[in-house]
Amino acid sequence: MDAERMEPGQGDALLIVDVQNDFLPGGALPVPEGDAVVPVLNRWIGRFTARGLPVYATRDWHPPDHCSFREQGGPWPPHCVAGTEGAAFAPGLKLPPDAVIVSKATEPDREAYSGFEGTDLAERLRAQRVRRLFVGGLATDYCVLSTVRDALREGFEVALIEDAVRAVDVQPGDGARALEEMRRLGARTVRTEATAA
Ligand code: VGL
Ligand code: ZN
Repeated sequence: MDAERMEPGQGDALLIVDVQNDFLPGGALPVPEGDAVVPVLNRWIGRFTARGLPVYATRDWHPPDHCSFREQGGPWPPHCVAGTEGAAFAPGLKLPPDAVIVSKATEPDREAYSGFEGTDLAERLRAQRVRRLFVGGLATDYCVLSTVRDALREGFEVALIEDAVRAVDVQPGDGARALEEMRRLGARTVRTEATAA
């Protein structure tokens, strides 16, 4: 196999998906071990900012009557209502001041798991000459999966940071199947341990 450049460099961006209070233990829609991604992502934030490379962060940013909420007939408890504490980024996440924040699923009647859906994320990445995305966050089987699918469809390369994601696992194995699908679609996977600080 070819030696691949898995070190962040020119043309790379870090894309952090939905690391918000409501997805952490104690939140409205807790992802098991969701808090474990925070220190791992902080290391990657450090690596990217040290190299002057861009950091993007998506956030689920729902109106109070969003269609994905049970009261509206959706599958989820109310979560990530725009402007609430639950929708805030995890307090331990060291986002740089110039991180690009992308809000999604902001319309009452439209679900958007992907950070590309109904946002200008692809345009902003292209404007910054980004070609490859290092991706981590929550949750593997929903917003990470959808975001990675769209990233690949939009022509970006993807390096999924395996130890920087966690799954909801509504059905046991959902997270593992999501990882398989992302690999099958062309995403590479990297682990933080294997890379220098
Ligand atoms: C998500 C369920 C509902 C996610 C968002 O960020 O993965 N999951 N809304
Ligand atoms: Zn949501």
